Amino acid sequence: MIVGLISAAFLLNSCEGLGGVSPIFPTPVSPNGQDIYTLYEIISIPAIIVFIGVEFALLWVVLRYRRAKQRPGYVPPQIHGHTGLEIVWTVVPLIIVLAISAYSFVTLLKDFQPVSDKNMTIVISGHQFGWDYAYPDGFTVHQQGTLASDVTPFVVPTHTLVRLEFEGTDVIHSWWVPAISGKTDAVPGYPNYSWLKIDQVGSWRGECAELCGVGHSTMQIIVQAMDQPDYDQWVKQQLATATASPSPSASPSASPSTSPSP
Ligand SMILES: [Cu+2]
Repeated sequence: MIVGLISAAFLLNSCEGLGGVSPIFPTPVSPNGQDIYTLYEIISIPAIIVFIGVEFALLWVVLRYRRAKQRPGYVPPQIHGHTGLEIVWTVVPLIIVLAISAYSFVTLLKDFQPVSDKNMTIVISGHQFGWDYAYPDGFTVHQQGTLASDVTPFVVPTHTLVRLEFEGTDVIHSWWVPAISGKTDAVPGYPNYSWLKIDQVGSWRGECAELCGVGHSTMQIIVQAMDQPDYDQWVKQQLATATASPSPSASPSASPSTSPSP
């Protein structure tokens, strides 16, 4: 059964063209995504080995010492209250859990901080329901929530350390692109930080990872990395669109203010 589950996981993962939310991690494309992937492996692989070891030991004891194999009235050796054993099976798991938490803490501190040696900062704002990406050049990409596959991409240049600042305008959302970074909460009134640095051209899929209301499932994310010349061209286009229409927001709430009242 385990083999079936694992092969199903691999199969599902390979179907995901953009490396989206999958049972196992997609190939990381940003160093912090790589750190989280490594953390996941370092914790999971020993945990799987321990799990399989315990299951086999259990099976062995059940088969080897089953009642039918013993003489009538047999009572196994009693170890209840054995001080040495009690200490060992308390201290060893404690050390393992402390090591896991220390290592996780160090990794997460490194990946969720406002990096200072950044090349640019983009403010990502979550709302019910969609994402806004405010660029340093003075324009904002509005991505309304949708269930369709043609999601407005969040475009970044390659080979660039981008500081990401997260905010929420109504409730808590969580920006999550598994190939790039861990889940980062977009909280009203409290900025959170992460970063990305992608060295290859491509697109990667993500989702809002915090149940934020009825439109939660529409809060898809696509991060698209472009080489610098293509990115500069894209920025020019965005700036041209922003100046062509003074109110680039297509939200219906913006229209009543521009139309004269009867
Ligand atoms: Cu959300």
